[in-house]
Amino acid sequence: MPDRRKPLVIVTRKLPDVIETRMMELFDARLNIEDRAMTRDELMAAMAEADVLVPTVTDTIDAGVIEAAGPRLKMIASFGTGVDHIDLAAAHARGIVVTNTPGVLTEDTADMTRALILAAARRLVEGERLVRSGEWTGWSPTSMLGHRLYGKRLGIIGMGRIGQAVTRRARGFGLSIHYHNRRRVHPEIAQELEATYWESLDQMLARMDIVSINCPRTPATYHLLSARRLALMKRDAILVNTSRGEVIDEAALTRMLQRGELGAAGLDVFEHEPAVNRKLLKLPNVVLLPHMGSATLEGRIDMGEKVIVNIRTFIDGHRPPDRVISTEF
Ligand code: 8YV
Repeated sequence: MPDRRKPLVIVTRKLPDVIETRMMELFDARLNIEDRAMTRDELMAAMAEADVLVPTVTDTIDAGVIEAAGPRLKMIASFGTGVDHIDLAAAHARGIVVTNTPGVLTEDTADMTRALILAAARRLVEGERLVRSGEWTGWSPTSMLGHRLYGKRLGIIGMGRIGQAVTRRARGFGLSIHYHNRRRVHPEIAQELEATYWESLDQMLARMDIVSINCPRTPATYHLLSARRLALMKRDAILVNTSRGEVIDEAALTRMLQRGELGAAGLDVFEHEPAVNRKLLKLPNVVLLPHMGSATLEGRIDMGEKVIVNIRTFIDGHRPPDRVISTEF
């Protein structure tokens, strides 16, 4: 990058004020104050012009969009941890450095996972809707029965930072923790987590009362919970997803919930976001949230600060701390 001018940094969505202000001070920043998601053409135009693009999960940066990158574009500093919306191979082939914002939304996402586990098991949203509807006729010994969490088994798919943060919280619920991961966690972490490792996802699924998805979306995890695997789960099991919708075959999950072949689900993410399977909307045994797992003001500011650090480090000629080489599970 030429060193005498500030780099043109194009930000695709509205970020917290404090982050935008700092970006304006540091860079030739082009902000999106209206927060209207960019069209594919607009993204391509931004790629053609910018030195650095700051996209979010709502921008699909596929090979075609990367093809539109101009000679100045050297970096995609994504605002978010997941990078499944970016074709990493195409970016790397063009010599474009990709960074993300890991670590700073771990605790918030784990909190939301815990909230969904509790909400789905104890029917929190159904109960709230009943009170608001004005149709609540009073307490009865058999009304609104959910399921006890204490003493149940939680199976975590993906024991990275977020999986581990979920584990620490879930122990407070009195859950025993099991996990499936591409490989076992480091022995020291395993000792602290007191979690049982399952090499076979199929075998783990069949034995869990609650399953939480905390792995990234990669080619290997697309429909990891396929119709076949969902059918292995206990009939009254609860499935929670705060990762990416594509990890579950949403149509198969919906069918099973409709037929009572699965107990309940807590979903913060969907396969075709923001579209949600219309049949899911009608089911009482699902808690549905609008991809808000990491939606705290503190988290968004931390993410923005990470983006800034990554850009500045790169501009200064160093390797940015959150460079993404590849994703794996
Ligand atoms: C972010 C997320 O809010 O970081 C991620 O991977 O899924 C979200 O929680 C979003 O990605 C921002 O781009």
